[in-house]
Amino acid sequence: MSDITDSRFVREMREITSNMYRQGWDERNGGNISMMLDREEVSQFLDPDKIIRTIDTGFDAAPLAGKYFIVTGTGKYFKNVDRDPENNLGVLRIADDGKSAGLLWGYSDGGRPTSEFPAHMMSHISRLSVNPDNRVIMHSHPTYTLSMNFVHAADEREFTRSLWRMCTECMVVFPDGIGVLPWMLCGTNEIGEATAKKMLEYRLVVWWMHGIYGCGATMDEAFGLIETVEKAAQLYMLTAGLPRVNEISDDQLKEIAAGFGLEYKKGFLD
Ligand code: 2HA
Ligand code: ZN
Repeated sequence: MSDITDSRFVREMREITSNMYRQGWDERNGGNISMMLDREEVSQFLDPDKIIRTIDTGFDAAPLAGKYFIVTGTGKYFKNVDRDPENNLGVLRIADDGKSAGLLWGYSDGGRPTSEFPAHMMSHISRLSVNPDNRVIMHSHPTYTLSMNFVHAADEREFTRSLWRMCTECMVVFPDGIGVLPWMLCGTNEIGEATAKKMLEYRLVVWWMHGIYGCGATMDEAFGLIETVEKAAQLYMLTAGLPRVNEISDDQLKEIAAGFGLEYKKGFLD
């Protein structure tokens, strides 16, 4: 069997966590990522039925029974994933009753999946119901997006519009807008349920004064969504407090939508 540290999925986790750390978005143990894997791909590197340890989920993950995920570990630092993937990552299979997950590889010091495992798994359930190709859920603490949370109304329509107006590309990348959750205690099933509910409608969800969730079929897609929000938030913050003499107008945003044939979030421009 081939070495799992060379697999496509471990390599992608190593690369993206290093990149996100270098952006300054994932200080200490901040941020977490989960990616759904195919049994066939896992089988090239592991016996897909050999469970080395069972971990309680603490919620009902039955809609994901039998599905495989690679997930960052709780308390682990993104900056260390590349150097020691086997300690900082885990490959899990959700048990048939959804109450536990079998560990197939990783968390080698006895660790567990991210404290945001409920938000991740519940969000996978939501996104798969909207887009069967979804594979990735990504959480991060991007600096300017968070900065904006302290000076901008916590309103999904207004927050989305402010970001759309900062870069022409924003409307193209996230015409479906950004969901906003008010500040809530993290690491709980409650915030997981609230996030998953938003994820039925949005591919991006901001946890106000905490961070952001993005999703997609690939790591690039999830990262690209968050990266584009963060770029717009950076432009917003760099120009906040200065006189605004130019702005992309609602009519120009509608022109972008028409030009690219985009279905933008109903009611956000009208
Ligand atoms: O894993 O980011 O939301 C650390 C966090 C919690
Ligand atoms: Zn967080």
